[in-house]
Amino acid sequence: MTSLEGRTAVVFGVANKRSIAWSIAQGLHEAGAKLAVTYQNERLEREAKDLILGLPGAEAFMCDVSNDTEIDRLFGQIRDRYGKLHVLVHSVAFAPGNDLNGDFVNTSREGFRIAHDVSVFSLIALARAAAPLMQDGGSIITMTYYGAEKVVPNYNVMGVAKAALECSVRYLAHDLGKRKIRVNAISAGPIKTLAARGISGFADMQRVHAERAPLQRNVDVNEVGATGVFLASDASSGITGEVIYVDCGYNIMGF
Ligand code: NAD
Ligand code: 0WE
Repeated sequence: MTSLEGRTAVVFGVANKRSIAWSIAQGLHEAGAKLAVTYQNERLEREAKDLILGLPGAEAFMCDVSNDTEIDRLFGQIRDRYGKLHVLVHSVAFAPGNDLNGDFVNTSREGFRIAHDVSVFSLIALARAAAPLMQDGGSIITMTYYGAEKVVPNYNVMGVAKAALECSVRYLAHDLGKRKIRVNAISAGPIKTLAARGISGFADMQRVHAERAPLQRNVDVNEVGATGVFLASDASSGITGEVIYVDCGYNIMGF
């Protein structure tokens, strides 16, 4: 594995040990990166801090990405503590529960706004704040899902938000390319995380996914972590603006 020795990374979206962000954070740590890991709020603080501080050298910071003041404060802390930044991982999404159920046609104005603010605008805001610290160039990585492209019942407004996220990856890649900053998304198959808990029919989705995917199984969260390390490292130096599928091949099937 290409080394990330001497690189600094900030990871957004650790809620617990099942979080995709946590798997990526562990991979970056094992590859030698210096880590700043953020969690959303006080409610998640204890669980997140216990995990984060268990990684030697990693530091924990609170940051709600829907709040500009908190984003400014976080990047001030990163600048003071590390100076330069090389990698940013955005593994954050939220839509109100009502809008992830029933008919998409009933999406609320507020649900649409929140889903896009937390799950899409936050990537733009974090990229803008991180870019001045990425003086040696850098890699920005976000998480997406197939529901951005094809209809997945109940994914609803999150599908529309992921489509906007994938398109934002391309526009950000264009802007930031001249500063040697790459921007990519990982499209993961369904994984049982906190964000998947309570989604009705999730177990059925995983079963069908394993039946239809060429590899005939579900994806393991550590396979997503390893792809995050690849996209963070110089092994992916020619890749930007892309969506990389880590879904056991599910997306290639027509029938
Ligand atoms: P998760 O619940 O562990 O992670 C979601 C994170 O978003 C949590 O840490 C939560 O605290 C954070 N978050 C929500 N609102 C926030 C805010 N305002 N400020 C800061 N943080 C906020 O679940 P996960 O499955 O690891 O999700 C991570 C990413 O992966 C999401 O973008 C999700 O859409 C994407 N994804 C998940 C799956 C899956 O099946 N689990 C598949 C493809 C993509
Ligand atoms: O991106 C996601 C889920 C993101 C998510 C999850 C929640 C649950 C709790 C965003 N907001 C919320 N809001 C809550 O109140 N995934 C890719 C996982 C997922 O979620 C689905 C899926 C899949 C897959 C929802 C419906 C259908 C399929």
